[in-house]
Amino acid sequence: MATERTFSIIKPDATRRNLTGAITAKLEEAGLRVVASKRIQMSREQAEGFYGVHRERPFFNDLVTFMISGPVVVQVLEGENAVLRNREVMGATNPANADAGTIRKDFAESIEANSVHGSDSLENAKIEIDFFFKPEEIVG
Ligand code: RTP
Ligand code: MG
Repeated sequence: MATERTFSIIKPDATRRNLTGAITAKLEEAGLRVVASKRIQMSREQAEGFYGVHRERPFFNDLVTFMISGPVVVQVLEGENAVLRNREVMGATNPANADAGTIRKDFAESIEANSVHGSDSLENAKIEIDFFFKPEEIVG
């Protein structure tokens, strides 16, 4: 197994409900280490750029509006198989389908307001980390 880095966002529904610590604890319990973290307010342009792959999806505009509706916490997570491990602890996109004990099962409000984002591949993790962090902001 390889040590990987993945990218995570604690979404506005979660920061609004003061769940940053509870979610970070679940990530840490899953064996992931927070090696970079910052709380930011995304601009519309930034959110549209980040979610550019979803531009043609019917939920794109709603998603962007949601993601700029409040602060988010962007994080770089490091650990063995970090990309897959993070996807496992996040749970299914729709919390109604998420397994017990996952972040989305415990905290998400809906398929859109689903508390966390996590990179879906190592390749996208690198792109997403570079989108939000300078190398010197990441301390492993
Ligand atoms: P994420 O990218 O946030 O980690 O989530 P994901 O891979 O599980 O889901 P994805 O298909 O990439 O969708 C990105 C985000 O868009 C919102 N969404 N809304 N209204 C809808 O049907 C719908 N479907 C997806 C969610 O916030 C999802 O996380
Ligand atoms: Mg995704």
